[in-house]
Amino acid sequence: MSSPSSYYVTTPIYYVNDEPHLGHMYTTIAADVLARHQRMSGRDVFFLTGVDEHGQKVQQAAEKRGIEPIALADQVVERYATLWPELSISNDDFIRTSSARHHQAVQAMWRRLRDADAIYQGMYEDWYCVPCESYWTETQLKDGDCWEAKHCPDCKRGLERVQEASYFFRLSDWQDKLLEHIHAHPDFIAPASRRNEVLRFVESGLHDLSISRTTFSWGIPVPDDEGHVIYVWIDALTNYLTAPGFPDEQACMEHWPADVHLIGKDILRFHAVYWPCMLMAAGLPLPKRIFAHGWWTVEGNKMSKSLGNAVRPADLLATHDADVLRYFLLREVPFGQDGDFSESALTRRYNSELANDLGNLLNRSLAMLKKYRNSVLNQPTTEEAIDRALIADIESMQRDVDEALQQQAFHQALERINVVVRHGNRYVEENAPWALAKQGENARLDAVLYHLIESLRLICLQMSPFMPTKAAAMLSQIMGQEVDSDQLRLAENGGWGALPHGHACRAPSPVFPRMD
Ligand code: ME8
Repeated sequence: MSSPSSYYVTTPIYYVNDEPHLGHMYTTIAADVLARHQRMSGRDVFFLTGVDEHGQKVQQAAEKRGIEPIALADQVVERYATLWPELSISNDDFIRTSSARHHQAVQAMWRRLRDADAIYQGMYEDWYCVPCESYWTETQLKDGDCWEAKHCPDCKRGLERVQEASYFFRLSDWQDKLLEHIHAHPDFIAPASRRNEVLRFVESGLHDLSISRTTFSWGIPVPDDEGHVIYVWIDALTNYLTAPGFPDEQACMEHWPADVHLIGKDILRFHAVYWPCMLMAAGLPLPKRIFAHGWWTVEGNKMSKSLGNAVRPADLLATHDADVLRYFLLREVPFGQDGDFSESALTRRYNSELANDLGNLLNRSLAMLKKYRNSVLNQPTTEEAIDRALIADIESMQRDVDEALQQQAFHQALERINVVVRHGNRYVEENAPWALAKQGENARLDAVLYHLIESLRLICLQMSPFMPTKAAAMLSQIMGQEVDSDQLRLAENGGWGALPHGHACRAPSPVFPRMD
């Protein structure tokens, strides 16, 4: 089992039949913030993202373009490979399901399930949704009011009737065990609404799952029966084990079980039902948590290829700073709820929280330090209640941010930081350093300037997982030298009072200019 100091976070592996868009950015940015926060807290982080390359959809998309599936996959992988660094994504590994290591892991997983008698051969006849790659039983279609129209309960597109020889996974064996696990681990599935959704689904009865196909070839063959290709979801879900080293179990368990799988609500059933049952059948530990976030629309519209520019990362990054996008996506909508991306909402939030509040606090503090003390800090020789209140707020903010991020409550973490920023601006007004300077109250002026700059340093530290580049730009002004966000550690940098007497800051240079 993984050690308490390790932290393993994953994103879904994204299909290669679509271009990366805002939705993929969202989950990956969220995972990156968790990874950065935990690294800063001293944990040994393993952050995994990647691509899902197999399946009928990819095969069909490649055929349409007249190329091999692997050529299509290579093209889309290239897009992700350039996009993630532009968004400061700090993944430790990038998994491709077409890789040899994954091929080996999936076949080992299959053998393990087969040896545990969790797999049997039968005839498969059902309704299949090609775009969603999911199978639907008659009962499910009737429950979902889709029986008449024969359309997919999820995407509403037409279903195909399929009949073929297939291997099955004994999913039904695990219904009670899964319910027990969910009840015994209240934090296993989040948010609570999704947990209830899964409970209702499992309680309604689990049917054995068809896990092989003979109708297409772009996938991993079933061991010892090469006419069958392993069902894409078994293939895809196993990626979370491949990357840490499965089937080398000792290596794998250095990171596994995952601390959190971040996913969108669209793929909840696969992660919170099929995956845990597969793992139980294989005798492997379950992930500690699965968080299914909400769905973004753009300017009120569903995101689709036809929407073009609005959601294309390259266009978004041409007009917006990457860190500002990161901040906005995690601040605007409580993680778990649906949200709408609009230019006006982004501008409003940027101007009020980043330009007016945080940017202004940094600028005015450094400007006063320059004006009154030539940018050099003096250690305070006095401390008043108003100073102690600011320090206490900073220290409780550090704890609150950590707690919020343990729950993936990104918006709460950011709001808590913003509370301190507003406190800082109030502190400036209430202490009026300009009046202290005028009256020659030097000891008090030194104390006020010190409390401001030291608060800002600790605010920027907490902001750095969200906005690594902007935080580094702010911290460089405060520290008087270039700061690299990746090197920040709370154990060394997180305590109050680390700035020494005589420390020289830089002159202010705006990090968040107002947006029109
Ligand atoms: O489902 N809003 O891949 P995928 C928010 N390969 N998030 C969104 C979004 C939106 N409008 N659109 C996409 C697959 N996402 C499988 C996963 S995992 C073992 C296999 C994000 O390319 C969200 O994280 O369709 C969603 O779950 C994921 O992209 C789906 O990506």
